[in-house]
Amino acid sequence: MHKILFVIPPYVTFDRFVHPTFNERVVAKKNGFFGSVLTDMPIGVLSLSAYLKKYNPAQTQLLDFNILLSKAEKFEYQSFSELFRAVFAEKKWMDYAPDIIGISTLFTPSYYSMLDLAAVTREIYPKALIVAGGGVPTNMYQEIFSKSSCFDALCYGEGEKPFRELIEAKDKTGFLETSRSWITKRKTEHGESFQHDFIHHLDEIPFCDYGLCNIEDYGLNPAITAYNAGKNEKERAFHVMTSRGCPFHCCFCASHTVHGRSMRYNSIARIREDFKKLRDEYGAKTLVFQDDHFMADKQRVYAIIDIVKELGVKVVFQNSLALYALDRSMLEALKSAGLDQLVLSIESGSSRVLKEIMHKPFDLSMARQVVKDCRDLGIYTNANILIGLPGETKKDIEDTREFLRTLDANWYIIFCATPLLGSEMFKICLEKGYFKGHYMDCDYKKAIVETEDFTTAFIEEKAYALNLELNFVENSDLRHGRYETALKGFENAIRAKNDHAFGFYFAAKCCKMMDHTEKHLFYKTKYQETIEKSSFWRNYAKQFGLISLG
Ligand code: B12
Ligand code: SF4
Repeated sequence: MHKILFVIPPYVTFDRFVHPTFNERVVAKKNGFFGSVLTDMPIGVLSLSAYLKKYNPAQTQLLDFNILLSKAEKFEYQSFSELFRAVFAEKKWMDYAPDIIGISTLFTPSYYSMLDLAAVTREIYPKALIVAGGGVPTNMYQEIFSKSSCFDALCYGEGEKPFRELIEAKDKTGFLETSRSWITKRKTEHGESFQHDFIHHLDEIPFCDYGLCNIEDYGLNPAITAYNAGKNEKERAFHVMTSRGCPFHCCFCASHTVHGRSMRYNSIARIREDFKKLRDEYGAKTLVFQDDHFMADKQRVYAIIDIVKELGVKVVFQNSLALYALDRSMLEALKSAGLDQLVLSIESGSSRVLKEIMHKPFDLSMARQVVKDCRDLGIYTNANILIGLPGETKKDIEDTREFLRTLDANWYIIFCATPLLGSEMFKICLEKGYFKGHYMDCDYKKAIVETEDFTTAFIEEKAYALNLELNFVENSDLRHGRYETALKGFENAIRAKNDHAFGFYFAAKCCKMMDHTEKHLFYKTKYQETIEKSSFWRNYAKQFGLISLG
């Protein structure tokens, strides 16, 4: 029987974990502040494990380094490689002695850790087969094989069928060299091309192997707790995916390189069965949908809403829902299923950028209507915005600013455009020589695209200034006198950044309006102390004309 160990590398680079930048969320450990690490359940691996076990007697285990980093009370390693070595030397893993190691790498910042993991596991388990899959191997196999000789093969796109065939093959090396969905060093050197091997009806994959996850550990996830879910037993959250694929061509997206552009679904009967099992056997109270295009078939969405209502579980859509499909009746249905927050990928406030550069399937009037309806219905909205795309001008960014100032979303998340390998934007940046710095360094906070129209410094500065203006100075809840909601947003910002002067200033303002005298005084003092200490905040306070607090 095969013993498979799935390994998830940290989603952040070592440098960003130990030295988070000024605009990143941090967590306090006993020996200082570190970058905050997301810990969503890795559905790809849970699906692979379930599928492999359906056809073969295999043992599987999961080692997710994001969980280790997030749980650690202190962190004293000099590199992630040192951490990997220490963890693999633990008795638990030595005793397990896997014969196949499957590294799952979805995010570019995990690239170097993936190479280190292969090197460490190759040394510790010299006979094991070491393979990797996910968006990074699918798109970066040439770089990977040029840097590492520790991988036996990399999976091209979705892995259920290729991995099953691999464990069933008697001559594994021979199989890897002939399968079109496995990438080897030899094939790469010969310029061979690769092919997806999709499962068309998702019901063929059994119920995800959630048993691989220690549920309590995943409940600490900052991505979920930001939605007020998963923090405690009462909110116990599970990640689910009911479809794969997305037919759209957003210029910054790389999802199609793994999942393709045609929609594939689980049946409604199967969705009911899985959700019921999660609720009854695993104690799920919240379901976090990870579908790329959940709104692809509206009738199906209404049927899923009915199931969720029938089961009495809360829903979270972390990935945003297609705006064009969020008409009033859809929003009402979602609200009736207990939805109280939505991520809206508005992406830009310039119609030109949305249409000509991003190829988004909606326009600004739809975005405005959705935000308005959400407000009416009491659904809190987080709007995602990207600036700094190739072809975008300073005037477009100003148009975005003007539009967003008049939009009433509750909160805005402003990202620096990041060219992902496999996306159209990546190709444009490469062809036109727009990369300033290495594309591996991109993570939405640091700008690396520089064009005839703007510098990276301009985009980073603009993104932060927009964040301060839209979320604090022009905060829509504050404008509408919804002080309690506004205060929650400001306090969230303070939790993410404990010297957030704008957070203190505007929290103090809210408290004053609500006659919370003690809290008002507390935040006012914190603001004054921060401003005295920090020239960073003093400059921004001056730029936005923050007058002294009464
Ligand atoms: C859910 C999700 C998240 C979750 C976490 C996912 C997780 N823990 O698994 C959260 C919310 C944390 C997240 C965050 C972000 N995400 Co995200 N996310 C997704 C999303 C929508 C779904 C992932 C998923 O569950 N897929 C479903 C499963 C079934 O597929 P899978 O995981 O890819 O696994 C399959 C194959 O890859 C393969 N496979 C995977 N592992 C292995 C291992 C082996 C051994 C083998 C053989 C095969 C194999 O087989 C699996 C089964 O078919 C994807 C898009 C997508 N559809 O994939 C984007 C995606 C992965 N995210 C993306 C991005 C950009 C981000 C953010 C940077 C966004 C942001 N602006 O903040 C952040 C930051 C992440 C970080 N570094 O900290 C990009 C990644 C691009 C990149 N190169 O970095 C993607 C591809 C979306 C896109 N627009 O292009 N994300
Ligand atoms: S960003 Fe979302 S809507 Fe656009 S192509 Fe990617 S998955 Fe589809």
